[in-house]
Amino acid sequence: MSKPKVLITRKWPASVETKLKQLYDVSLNEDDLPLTSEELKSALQNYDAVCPSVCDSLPAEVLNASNKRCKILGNFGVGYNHIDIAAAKENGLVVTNTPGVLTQSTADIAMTLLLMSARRGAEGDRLVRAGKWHGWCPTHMLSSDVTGATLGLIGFGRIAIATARKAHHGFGMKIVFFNPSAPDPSVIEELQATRCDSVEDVMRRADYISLHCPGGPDTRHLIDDKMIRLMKPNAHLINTARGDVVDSKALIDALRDKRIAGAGLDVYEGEPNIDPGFLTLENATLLPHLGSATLSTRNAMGEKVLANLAAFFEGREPEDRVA
Ligand code: 8YV
Repeated sequence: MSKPKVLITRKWPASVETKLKQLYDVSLNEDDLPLTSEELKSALQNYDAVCPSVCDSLPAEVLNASNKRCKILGNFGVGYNHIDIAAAKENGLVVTNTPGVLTQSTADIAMTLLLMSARRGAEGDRLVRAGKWHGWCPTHMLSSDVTGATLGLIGFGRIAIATARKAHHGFGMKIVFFNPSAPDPSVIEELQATRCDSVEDVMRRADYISLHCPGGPDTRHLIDDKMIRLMKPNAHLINTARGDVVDSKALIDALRDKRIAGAGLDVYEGEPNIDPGFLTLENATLLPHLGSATLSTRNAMGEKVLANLAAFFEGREPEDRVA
């Protein structure tokens, strides 16, 4: 029997690509250039499996391509808001993701941003490199404490809980959160966490707000001007979730007017074409979507995709099926 034809849309870690070559008739993306919509449509017509990433937009218009050969989208990543799930289902496509394996690395990046924003890390680094540091003085670059402050989480899934654990056990932070459904009571007890009734409540109470909800139409601009105006003047906003959860213009205005102390961002609306308004703000810490970017995590994400593809092609239910 011939091997299934598999397309990997971007360059993956070498060890995973080696396994893919052994198992499948695989097309890799050596140049690592993102595919166009036309190339994605043609991929759906010519491959049994397509394995996209966050940068591959798969709206209904692409998924409705005629004469499709593709039966499964093995997404390399936990978030799948770049895929129109309803259209995937209508087209009989199975969709899988990679939950669990990037929890700790993404929570680490949330804490990195929180600490950098709180302690003005990126600003200090820029100052030193620019030769503008003229020596220690008692009132230079004063910032905010992290230890003992209140961390507010919007969403309380795997990554939020991992972030809360690092913050609470490592930095003695108090935890408040909003989540539509009730989490495991043992987690609440472990973290002595307070469940708030609304996002607004978290925005008012927290010194650091970290976003952990999924992206997509339901959460688009959840954090808008009105929400940002509820934040304390010394508060910081951290986003490792999805860029479009935050109204960039409203956040830029708040940072420029110093209505909040800072923001730490790993994801952006329309990334990588980020709003240039962010670039001149000293109180914005900007990372290039590094949440899951450790070698071991990216290997583990690839292994998850491999396991999901193997299950599918062997006629079993893939463990991480989302459609
Ligand atoms: C991934 C992420 O690197 O998994 C996710 O949802 O946001 C990232 O950390 C990216 O999605 C890869 O597709």
